[in-house]
Amino acid sequence: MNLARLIDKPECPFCWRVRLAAAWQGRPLQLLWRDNPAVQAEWERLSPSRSVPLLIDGELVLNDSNAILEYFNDTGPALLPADPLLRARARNLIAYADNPLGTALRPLVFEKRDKPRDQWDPYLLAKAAADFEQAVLPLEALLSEHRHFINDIPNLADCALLPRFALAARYGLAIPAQAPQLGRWYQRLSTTAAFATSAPAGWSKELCA
Ligand SMILES: N[C@@H](CCC(=O)N[C@@H](CS)C(=O)NCC(=O)O)C(=O)O
Repeated sequence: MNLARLIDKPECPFCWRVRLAAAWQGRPLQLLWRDNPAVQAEWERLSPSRSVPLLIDGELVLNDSNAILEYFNDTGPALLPADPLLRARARNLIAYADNPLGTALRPLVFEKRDKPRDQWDPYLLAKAAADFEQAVLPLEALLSEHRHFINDIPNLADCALLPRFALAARYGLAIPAQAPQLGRWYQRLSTTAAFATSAPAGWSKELCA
């Protein structure tokens, strides 16, 4: 059987959640770097939205990270609980990872990634930090009863949230002290083999801490 292929961009949080889900499932994936000229023609042909991740599994082509996560859940070890209410909560958290969390982080990442340090806008950075904190704090209460979001096993909510926090740390935003359970969740999950396997190459624990 041919290996499923993922057209991928290492730092993209949408790609990372897919790599993380695959790692937690033990699902083999062939990763293809989107910027590789040998990959680009196929990506352009199969991705009308010109976005990553893009999964190709036999005749199936999926253009959206959440569709890929659901497909993985349906065809491998479960990454969503059986209870419909808990499944709905997990999906709600996946959306939360994008908005407000991703929305808060995006300007910070672009500012620091694309400009030299002496051109960083302090007001933009301060607003990103405040927006991040506002988005993070409501998550703290959700971890009071469980080791993971939703339940006690790694699930799709963890897959979507963990890369956001790793990117935040990478770009200088730590989990606030008022969210100690969240800090412990991050510490636990960012030291798993699945995290190490799925993190962009060259990311060390120190960079992500
Ligand atoms: N809703 C899409 C969003 C994917 C997305 O925004 N990907 C970004 C990278 S993080 C992208 O492909 N941007 C265009 C590019 O990098 O050329 C999903 O969940 O897969």
